[in-house]
Amino acid sequence: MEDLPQGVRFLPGYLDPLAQRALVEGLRAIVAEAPLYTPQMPKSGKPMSVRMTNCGELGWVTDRDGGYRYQAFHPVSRKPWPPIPIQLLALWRDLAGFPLPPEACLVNFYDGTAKMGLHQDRDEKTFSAPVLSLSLGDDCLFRVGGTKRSDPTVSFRLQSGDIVILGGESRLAFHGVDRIYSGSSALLPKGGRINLTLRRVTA
Ligand code: MD3
Ligand code: FE
Repeated sequence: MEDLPQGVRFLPGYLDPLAQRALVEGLRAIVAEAPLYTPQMPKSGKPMSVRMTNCGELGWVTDRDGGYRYQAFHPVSRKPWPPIPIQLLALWRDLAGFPLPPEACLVNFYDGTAKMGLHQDRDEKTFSAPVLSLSLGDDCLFRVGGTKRSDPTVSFRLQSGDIVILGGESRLAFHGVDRIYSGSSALLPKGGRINLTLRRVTA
């Protein structure tokens, strides 16, 4: 952890198992209201391996024709996203060091074969707020580098209950998920990994 990029805060085991279970219960209600869908890469329309949904005023979506963007409604049902659970708002208030609440909470679901390629999060209109990420379920191998794709990267394992806060220099760092360790957690009865990212979208 000594060699994490500037601005990355890693809080391993921040949420105890009881708090993790409460969040999973909240997520069941969110997914019932706003089902996971399979996002498409811009232009190619190639499906991503991660399934997604959102809660909050705005949600991050992507499809062939519209590309990466934030919008206020589910791309399939066209209904507004459900609200962000109060526990997540409290985490942001306690940890983000930013005076305004998050507008978006992206919910990523990884099965045992899903990955996320190295990318930057730059679809927001402001980068002054950090991104707060929370992992639930199976462990993953996470990779983070610098602000250039060619910068060296460091890899570490993220476990259920871990929080990562990407602020300052690291807000525009390249990052990705290289693999999921199936069966490493019993939190989700059918296995898999959930990552929640809380974000500010507007300035
Ligand atoms: C580093 N999700 O949704 S979260 C994403 O585990 C995303 O699902 C990954 O990358 C996941 O965009 C990683 C940790 C994370 C989130 C945002 C970052 C790391 C970041 C922004 C800048 C640098
Ligand atoms: Fe990202």
